[in-house]
Amino acid sequence: RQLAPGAVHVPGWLDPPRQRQLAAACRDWALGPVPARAAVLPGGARMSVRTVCLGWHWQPYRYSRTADDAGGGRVAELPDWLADLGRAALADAWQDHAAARDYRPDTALINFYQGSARMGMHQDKDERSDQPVVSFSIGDSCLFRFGNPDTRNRPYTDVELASGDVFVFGGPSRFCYHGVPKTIPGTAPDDSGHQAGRINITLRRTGLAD
Ligand code: MD5
Ligand code: FE
Repeated sequence: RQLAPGAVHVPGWLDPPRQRQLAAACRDWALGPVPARAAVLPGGARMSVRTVCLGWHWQPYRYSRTADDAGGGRVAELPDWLADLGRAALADAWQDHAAARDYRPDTALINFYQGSARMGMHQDKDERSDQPVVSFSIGDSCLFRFGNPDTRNRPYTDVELASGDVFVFGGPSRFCYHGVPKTIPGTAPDDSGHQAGRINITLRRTGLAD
């Protein structure tokens, strides 16, 4: 389950009822005050995933409270129950209750992958905190590429992430390159509650103050 120090994969951590609850909540959030959208990178390329944010709004490559790139609305709050779920996942993945107790995510980024959507190799370095990222996968499986802190190229490890899996990235793995080269259509379990591609939820601490 541990791919590198701080990088832990827990297959099937979310039971099917929990997957269905999260999938339905994500589809609701996608219609919220700042609807899910495919972000446009500074160079002009549009991302192939659609993203909706809770707590803080992420735009490449910064966080804001209001979506000044998408209509100017204020994003919905991050619900306590979702932060609590992240804390519980961290406690189980790391078996470190002190780290979990101190985990205070303040934002969730929810990515919707449909069709040929993918995510290129990148680092998550817009946060001003080194608290871990907790990732939940729902729906179709994907190929996840976990790299290294120095280059977007090899060495990397490919792992399949399936519906219900948790992945935690912290410690020395927090700033490793990673990406999603493809999702695998038709692999969503019937009882996952999401048959329209893949959903990924990441919990993070931005380290920003209001
Ligand atoms: C996804 N999302 O499956 C992935 C899972 C993103 C993103 O990459 O930025 O929205 S999150 C994987 C992740 C987060 C932080 C650090 C590392 C991986 N890592 O060090 O490998 O949609
Ligand atoms: Fe990322």
